[in-house]
Amino acid sequence: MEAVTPGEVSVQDEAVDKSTFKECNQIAFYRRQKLLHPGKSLYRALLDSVTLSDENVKFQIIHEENKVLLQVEICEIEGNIFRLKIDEAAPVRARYKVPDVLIKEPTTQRLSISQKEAGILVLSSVNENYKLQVTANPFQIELQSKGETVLSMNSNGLLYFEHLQSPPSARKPTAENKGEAASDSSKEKQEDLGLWQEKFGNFLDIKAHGPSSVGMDFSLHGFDHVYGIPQHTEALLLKNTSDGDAYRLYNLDIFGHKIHDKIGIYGSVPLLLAHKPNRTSGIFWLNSSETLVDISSKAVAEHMPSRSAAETAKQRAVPLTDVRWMSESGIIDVFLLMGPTAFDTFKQFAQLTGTQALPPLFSLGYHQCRWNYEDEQDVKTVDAGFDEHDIPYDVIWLDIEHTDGKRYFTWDKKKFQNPRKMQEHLRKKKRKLVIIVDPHIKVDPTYTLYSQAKDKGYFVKDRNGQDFEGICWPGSSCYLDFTNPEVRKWYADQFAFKTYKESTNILFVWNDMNEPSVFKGAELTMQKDAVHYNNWEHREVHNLYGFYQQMATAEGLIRRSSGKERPFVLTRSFFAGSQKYGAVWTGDNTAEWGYLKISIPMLLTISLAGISFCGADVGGFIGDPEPELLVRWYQAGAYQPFFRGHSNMESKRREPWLFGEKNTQIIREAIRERYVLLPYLYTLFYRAHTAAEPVMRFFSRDQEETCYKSSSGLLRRGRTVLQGLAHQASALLVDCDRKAHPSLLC
Ligand code: NBV
Repeated sequence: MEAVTPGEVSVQDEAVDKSTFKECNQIAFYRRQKLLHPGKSLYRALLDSVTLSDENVKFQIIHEENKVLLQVEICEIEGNIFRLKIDEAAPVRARYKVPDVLIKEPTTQRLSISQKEAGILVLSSVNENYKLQVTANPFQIELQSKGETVLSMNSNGLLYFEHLQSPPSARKPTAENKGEAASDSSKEKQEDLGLWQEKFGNFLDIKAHGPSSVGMDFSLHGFDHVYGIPQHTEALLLKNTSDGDAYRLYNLDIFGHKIHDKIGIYGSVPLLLAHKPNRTSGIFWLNSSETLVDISSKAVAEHMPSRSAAETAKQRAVPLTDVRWMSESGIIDVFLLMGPTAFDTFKQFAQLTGTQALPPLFSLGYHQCRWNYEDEQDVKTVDAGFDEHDIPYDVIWLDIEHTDGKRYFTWDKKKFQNPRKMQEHLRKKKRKLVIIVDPHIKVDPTYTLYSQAKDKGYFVKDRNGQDFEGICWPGSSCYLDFTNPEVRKWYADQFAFKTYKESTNILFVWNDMNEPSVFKGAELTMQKDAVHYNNWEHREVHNLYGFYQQMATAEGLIRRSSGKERPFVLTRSFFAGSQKYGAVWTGDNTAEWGYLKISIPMLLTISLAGISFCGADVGGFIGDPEPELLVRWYQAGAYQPFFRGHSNMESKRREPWLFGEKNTQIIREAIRERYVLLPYLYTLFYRAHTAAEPVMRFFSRDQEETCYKSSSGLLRRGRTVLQGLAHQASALLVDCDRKAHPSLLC
């Protein structure tokens, strides 16, 4: 199949066709988990099985009905972090445990047992500040800090663990499974629950290993503000979910996505932060399969002990937030970040998943992108336009049309006859070039990248063991299996100057479509029953695909400079830990006021989930912004960590000087202000890199004061500007409110 032109694909339709993507209640594991209602858990801890070592405390829990044993492991990690793992005690097959996201095996500290009697086990942290109280029946864990209960687990009885089974056809009838078979004998019911297969439209997902879903509830005591779990087009403060409207973490390419929607787009970080006066805590649910998160905040009555016998106990209402995590597969592996401050939780998350890579200075400047800058002449003209209009900029970008028929790592020989010369032209002005490299590879035996990868067996396989083929920009395409370390190494080598023809050291990389996006695929992504390295199904690793591509790309750029230069790689899809490899952007937004407004909470959410280097397409990718919107977007973008103007192929050209002298002047000022602030911004990135402090954040007055008192001239300048920004931002939001459709307001 020949290369696809934008008009040919349904993803180009202006409005999202809702039926392309699942609603929560069309997700089988969600429906199965929702059959379990809050109440007494059927799990009981077998406290006789407790063992204690330097690393952890282990014991088993049993499900009272199916009698399956689960192994629980609790450990304390240096720096106020606790880890809880739950896996099957004797699985018929190993379950997926997310590799490569933690920067190292965390350093544990020995917990001690301070009580073990009458169905209660109490564990104390090394410094005795924290206690974990395990109740045997029903199984629950409460985490206390100096007597204050901070969070409890399974207190609503929603611990859910589908143990792996052999397929029904392979099972010998036993008394137990005869009953099971009878209870779900009707084909209809089986299909409804999607245990061994699941249909969505014309797509059939065959579950070779059967149902494997896991889930658990957490109650956050005294908290009614929770944040995080990007990426959704939602407000900063997470909302209560109603049935069928959970926050979804499933990386998807949704062109023309709506705002205020809990469906997952592009990237996922399963980190939720809870904040109350004097305490911030985090829950990091390390699972890369499709995940849904239900949230419900309420006020509960708290008994206050009476001081005298005459005085009766009083009650006061305190907030409580219940968070229910549900994943399609894997194990329960959860980190409890105990803060106690917000900055402590950022550090704790970074201790596990790494800090923001320090960006090369140029990448903090302004980037000019468009789908597409057509040819070398176009690049030169746009580049010259910045000089003519006296607007600073550092990087020009080339989208997919620069390649020979969407064969990445190649050049369209007609439009780009001398790419090296073009780069030399940019280099003279100390400017850089970023080119796009998508993960799909055109099926074409004459394309070296394809034939090599095919010969080496480097593509993801379908359920029948053939290379998985999907349609993407080049037409029929195969998808590199970045979960395989050997593939990542080979891919990294493709960026070597001698291999990537006409590339120079001013060329950097943009990874797009890496959810992965598969036109005509189920939900426009890869079938969950596709098979990766080590025989893991795609369902296990889905949310990691983009993470791994960016990792390999960054490695390639580091290696091509023999480890001397910092890479710059922008990715659309991401996971926890992507901060180590570069920058992310929020994907295909629309040129409307509501999208400018939502970009701020979206970027703040990504930032507090550890990824500081983030931005949104300035101007809005889809459509044509009115000049005032474009100007305002530049003014906002100039203060956001990643600052790139970008537009769709069908949008009118919108280089900063095309909207009249007055608007050019305001945009020039905004971009210049960015450059004035570069040293400050670079310092903030240094803090993000070394101390895990998010670059984009809300400043409380106290923090601002401390910063001011202890600041150098540079920081003082930054503070003044930040104050200016606060005024500007509120003016801007008023503008967004005025312009946006009322129903789009946060
Ligand atoms: O490569 C073309 C575009 C790109 O410009 C945009 O930034 C990405 O988000 N890409 C998506 C694929 C096509 C979108 C319709």
